Amino acid sequence: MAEYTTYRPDWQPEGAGEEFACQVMTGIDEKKLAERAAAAKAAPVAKQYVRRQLTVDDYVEGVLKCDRTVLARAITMVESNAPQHFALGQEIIQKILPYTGKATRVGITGVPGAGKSTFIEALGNLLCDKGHKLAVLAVDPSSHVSHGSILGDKTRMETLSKRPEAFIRPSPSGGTLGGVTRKSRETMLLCEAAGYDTILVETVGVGQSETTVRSMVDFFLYVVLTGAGDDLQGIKKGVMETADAILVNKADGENKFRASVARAEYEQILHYLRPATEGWTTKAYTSSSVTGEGVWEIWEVVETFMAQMRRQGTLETRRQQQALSWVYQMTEEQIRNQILANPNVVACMEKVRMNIVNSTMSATAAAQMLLTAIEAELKK
Ligand SMILES: Nc1nc2c(ncn2[C@@H]2O[C@H](COP(=O)(O)OP(=O)(O)OP(=O)(O)O)[C@@H](O)[C@H]2O)c(=O)[nH]1
Ligand SMILES: [Mg+2]
Repeated sequence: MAEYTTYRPDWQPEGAGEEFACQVMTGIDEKKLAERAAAAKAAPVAKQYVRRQLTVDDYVEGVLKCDRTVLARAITMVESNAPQHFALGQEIIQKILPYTGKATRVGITGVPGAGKSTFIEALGNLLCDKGHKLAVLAVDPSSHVSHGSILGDKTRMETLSKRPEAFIRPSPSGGTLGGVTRKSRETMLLCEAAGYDTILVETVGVGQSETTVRSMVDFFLYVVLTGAGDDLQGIKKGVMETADAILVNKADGENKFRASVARAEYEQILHYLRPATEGWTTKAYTSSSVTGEGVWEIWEVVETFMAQMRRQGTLETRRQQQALSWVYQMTEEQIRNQILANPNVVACMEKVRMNIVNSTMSATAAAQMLLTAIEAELKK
């Protein structure tokens, strides 16, 4: 115990009480200090868990062996926006490319709350029971706006997420639509190389995300809810024309009858629409993830579709077209970004804006002015 000397300062006011006192602490005991230092030196150093940096070959080997930790890290690498990660991620993709393309790629879309995740949980468990290896990915370019969905999916796919045969990966967060597309596509390739034979991609049916997912899958399932005839009109014709099957979900309890009515109505509409895949007739089905009724039947439709596509050679053609248009899309985005970052083009855009706002130039002349400025920059 330290010993203190107490004294009263000489500047204390007249009549001050006990509170006006100072304490002088004893100095540091040199001997004790030396003892403590020696004890610290002798103590075992706590083991340091430093994550080992993996080489490209480590990643490739780990992914091909389906080491889930390495797979998850490889995905993180392709999802990273850091330039050094990007380069490494691309090297990994290049090396695993020969091992990709063997899976059945299915996209699942529908309005929020349509029951996509619950359907995936029901179907996914059946697929795992039958010996499939399943990867579930989510694509949601707006996830930085609506934070909750990832958490929701994790709880909704509770049993599936615990199964060793299933790998669930939430949507890459934020970024441009082009960025999200690249990340999702490359994640899909990594999962295929890891031996997952079925890839289910969930996307919320709003905005452009369904176009994105349609362009990376073989089969596209559109999940809808029951409703009166009026509700059907709210569904965009364009979206229906991208679907290979329409699933009227939640066909259970009181909803069962309405679901079968809705299914018939969808069938009628489909009659007048162009099918999404040449040689394939898009049909409507009902199912319930609660009772399990109709869930496996949907998978049988997917299998029939895949067999037919393979027979006709359309699967190969579709995948080639998808890969090519992806290349063009990425190139276009890069060109656009580079042009829009050029200071001279930016200055010209401002001039154009002023001319348009002040009605001193026609739209055609303004566009021409902008093109001339871009051409001049490209020639430099
Ligand atoms: N009765 C019934 N309810 C269902 C069925 N499928 C899903 N639900 C319920 O519908 C709600 C939404 O289901 P989700 O699977 O989360 O829907 P989602 O389409 O994935 O939704 P988001 O990911 O938010 O777009 C949940 O409360 C589910 O329990 C079904 O087949 N029958
Ligand atoms: Mg969901």
